[in-house]
Amino acid sequence: MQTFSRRQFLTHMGRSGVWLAFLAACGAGADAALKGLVGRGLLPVAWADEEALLRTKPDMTVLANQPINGEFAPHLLDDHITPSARHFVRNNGSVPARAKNTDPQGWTLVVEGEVTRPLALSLDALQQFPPVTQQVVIECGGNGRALFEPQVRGNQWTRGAVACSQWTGVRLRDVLKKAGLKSSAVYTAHYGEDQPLGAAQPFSRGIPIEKAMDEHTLIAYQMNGTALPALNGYPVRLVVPGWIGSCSQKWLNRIVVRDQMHDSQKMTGYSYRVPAYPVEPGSRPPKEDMVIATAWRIKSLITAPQATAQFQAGQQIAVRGHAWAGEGTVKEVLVSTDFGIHWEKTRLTQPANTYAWAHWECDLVLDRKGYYEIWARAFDDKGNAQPFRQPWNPKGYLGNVIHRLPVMGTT
Ligand SMILES: Nc1nc2c(c(=O)[nH]1)N[C@H]1C(S)=C(S)[C@@H](COP(=O)(O)O)O[C@H]1N2
Ligand SMILES: [Mo]
Repeated sequence: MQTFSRRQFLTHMGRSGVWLAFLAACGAGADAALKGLVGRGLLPVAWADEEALLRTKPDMTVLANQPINGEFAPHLLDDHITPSARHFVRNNGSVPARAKNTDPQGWTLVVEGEVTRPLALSLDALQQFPPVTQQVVIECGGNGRALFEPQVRGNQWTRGAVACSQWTGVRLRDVLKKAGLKSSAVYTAHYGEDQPLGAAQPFSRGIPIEKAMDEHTLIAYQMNGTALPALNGYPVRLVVPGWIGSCSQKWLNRIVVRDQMHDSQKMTGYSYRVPAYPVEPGSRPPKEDMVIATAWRIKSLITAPQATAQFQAGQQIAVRGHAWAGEGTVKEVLVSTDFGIHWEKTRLTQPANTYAWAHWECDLVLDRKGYYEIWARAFDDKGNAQPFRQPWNPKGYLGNVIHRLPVMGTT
């Protein structure tokens, strides 16, 4: 097949219907340039069945369709265990056919690399390992990106790329032990069945072997008691608690144990990495000064009331939300309605288990009419608190500034 640059291709094919026939003729030879067209929304038909998946998340604020990315307004995340229909979606590529069709046939998980007994496990074989069920917060490393100034590129997540589901699966460490780690094993590399867009490498990230061997790191095959939703990784995904969501590979089908830090596209450069020191807003430090983003920082979310709700002066307002702290624990959540001059304690309920989120609540009253903001600020067990402002970084990762929720007082 003759190869075209993307531009030539566009000139040739224009926006006529001929291109679909052309695409079919290209078959497996369709290369990065064609995938690029899909990524830029120029090939709607190829994505039609993926768009149908959006109906499984009816309340989602869709930030991008191709690939699908979407979050939920904070008041929709009020449940202690996030309903599956409200778990955010962060996709770098297309949803695998297997996931769209809920088809486990032929799926295997390959474990290879620095192991003495490489494995290829069927779903049945995987489910022979002891099952573990735990609630775990998964939060995209870019959640809060929209709050950075100056604005950074990427999905403009506000606060809703976070969820706490109940995951059932097996311990990654049990599988790695079965494969037999060599002494040279230092890092994992994860691969999934999703196809990348354009010229990108397949989405692949990894974690240090110590985190992989942590008893809480799971290979999950159920979310909230049923098979994983197509958009959240069916049939199997990793759940790496406390760390940014990108570690939790979806549609997982291969783990390569490495003798060095994983060095894929998504592990290097500016991807999922932050400056090693505070940088001037808008500046781009050299790549060598970037370090891998790992654990999340102390953070909280106000899930009630809903933003811009109206309350009569003197009326009691039930205020509540969640708080979580990466690898730490939540110690306290304070709230303010006067822009941070006075702070009130909230009642804190500890999480169901390590790595689930904690819950907090209190009653507040607005004493006169006007514009108010409810501010929530969480503190962890290591003396960290949510900041009011934080150092900028080129990709807007790990944003954890306090949640400020506007409400109106009426007479
Ligand atoms: N195979 C694969 N795994 C993936 C991704 C992806 O694009 N492909 N996105 C990652 C990112 S960046 C995040 S934040 C989480 C999001 O999980 P969710 O879509 O189930 O909420 O999945 C991670 N796992
Ligand atoms: Mo992410």
